[in-house]
Amino acid sequence: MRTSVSRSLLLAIASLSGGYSAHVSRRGSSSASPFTSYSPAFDTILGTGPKLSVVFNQSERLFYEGGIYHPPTDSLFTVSDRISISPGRNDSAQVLVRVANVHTWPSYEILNLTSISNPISGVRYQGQGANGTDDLMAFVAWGNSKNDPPGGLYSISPYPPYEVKPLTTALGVYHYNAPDDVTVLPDGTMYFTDPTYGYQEGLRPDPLLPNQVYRYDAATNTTRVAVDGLVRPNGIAHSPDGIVLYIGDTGARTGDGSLDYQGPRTTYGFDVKNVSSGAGGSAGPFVTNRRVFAMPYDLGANDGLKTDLAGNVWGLSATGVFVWNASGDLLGHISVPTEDGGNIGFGRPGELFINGGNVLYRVTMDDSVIGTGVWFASDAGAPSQVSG
Ligand SMILES: *[C@@H]1O[C@H](CO)[C@@H](O)[C@H](O)[C@H]1NC(C)=O
Ligand SMILES: *[C@@H]1O[C@H](CO)[C@@H](O)[C@H](O)[C@H]1NC(C)=O
Ligand SMILES: *[C@@H]1O[C@H](CO)[C@@H](O)[C@H](O)[C@H]1NC(C)=O
Ligand SMILES: *[C@@H]1O[C@H](CO)[C@@H](O)[C@H](O)[C@H]1NC(C)=O
Ligand SMILES: *[C@@H]1O[C@H](CO)[C@@H](O)[C@H](O)[C@H]1NC(C)=O
Ligand SMILES: *[C@@H]1O[C@H](CO)[C@@H](O)[C@H](O)[C@H]1NC(C)=O
Ligand SMILES: *[C@H]1O[C@@H](CO)[C@H](O)[C@@H](O)[C@@H]1NC(C)=O
Repeated sequence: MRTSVSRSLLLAIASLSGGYSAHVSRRGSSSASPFTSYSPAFDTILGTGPKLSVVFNQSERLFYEGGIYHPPTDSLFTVSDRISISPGRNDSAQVLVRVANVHTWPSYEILNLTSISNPISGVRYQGQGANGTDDLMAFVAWGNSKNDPPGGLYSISPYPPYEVKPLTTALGVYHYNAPDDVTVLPDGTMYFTDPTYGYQEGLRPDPLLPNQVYRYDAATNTTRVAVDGLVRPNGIAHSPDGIVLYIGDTGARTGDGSLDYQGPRTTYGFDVKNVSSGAGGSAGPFVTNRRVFAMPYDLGANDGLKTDLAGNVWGLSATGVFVWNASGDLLGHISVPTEDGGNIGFGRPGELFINGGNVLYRVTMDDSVIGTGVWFASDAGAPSQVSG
């Protein structure tokens, strides 16, 4: 999501975040610590020397969305806020930024890909790539006002020249609103959210579809509506086994810069499962059993969502990252100024990247924390917890 937020909202968020001191604060003393623990489980996650550090702090907002770590090349793909993409052109766009040599001598380059417009978020997946590799990223893109190139779901190669291929760019004859986030289940099916923020920010044509969540199945090249009834479906993630889908509804962010206190800021859990076909067999999978999973204790909502291999759910909100276990208990909070959201991504074991706009943050914690979907079993150095 990318929405302008009023100054008063930011101030409200800032004053609210001061309230955490009332809760159990890690190691009691230092109020400057960005880590707040609500459970011994979070102390285990943090390990003995958790650290929040700055990878980059630039004058442009280059680290706004995305956050896809690519272990084989030690690179991280982020997405900028709207920036001027070339001196001669009077337009601005969200562009892909590749951070190279993440763990040695980080540098970044702006990837000026012209066959995708306003990319916003993605994840790694295994699928058929350009040159025989099965190492790809699924990326959602808002598209632009002329829908050329269109909004939708794309695959992007993590290797130069970063070949871009559309997977689905319309539901039948209807263009998508402004696809915002995607997750790829273990069976290869891709679920993506499609709120109307891009239209409200003047980047997209009139919306022709409800605020929905879609499933794209590469095996059959088909797309269907998977979830409706949400106000602004935004962040999306799944449990490591692919049985639970998490969707953050940021409906309280109306899209015009205001906050509707009565609007949803909730992350919902769903089951992804087969039902009876009515003919003695089973049909599906369908996304069923919507339930309240959690709501951040701030004025934000889960714009960015990820899970780890232990099933914990990590959600970026207005004041930083909230961590819940799979039962919806809040385990901890990492305080980072994110203004109005963005996204997060796990890296190497015990590592999480947080997009803070101008600043790219890195959290280092216990090595047992491993992000879902970050590693393939075939990657050199893949953690033993990642099975084929
Ligand atoms: C980033 O740089 C700006 C300008 O120098 C500074 O004000 C700000 O505190 C820095 N942020 C972080 C997180 O280091
Ligand atoms: C980006 O691509 C456009 C269109 O091909 C080109 O005009 C522009 O110079 C490129 N910008 C950069 C920074 O490479
Ligand atoms: C450049 O874009 C801005 C914002 O959309 C617009 O107000 C302005 O008129 C444009 N300038 C030119 C020379 O096209
Ligand atoms: C093809 O894939 C390999 C990795 O398997 C990569 O090193 C290479 O750059 C890729 N080439 C192209 C053109 O995508
Ligand atoms: C997938 O379906 C879309 C829309 O129906 C079509 O435009 C596209 O060519 C198909 N792709 C493949 C690889 O068959
Ligand atoms: C779910 O149903 C589909 C048929 O729609 C079937 O192919 C698949 O094997 C079923 N999966 C399970 C786990 O029963
Ligand atoms: C969250 O998970 C459930 C189920 O495993 C446990 O029973 C809870 O104790 C746990 N909550 C916390 C705060 O750790």
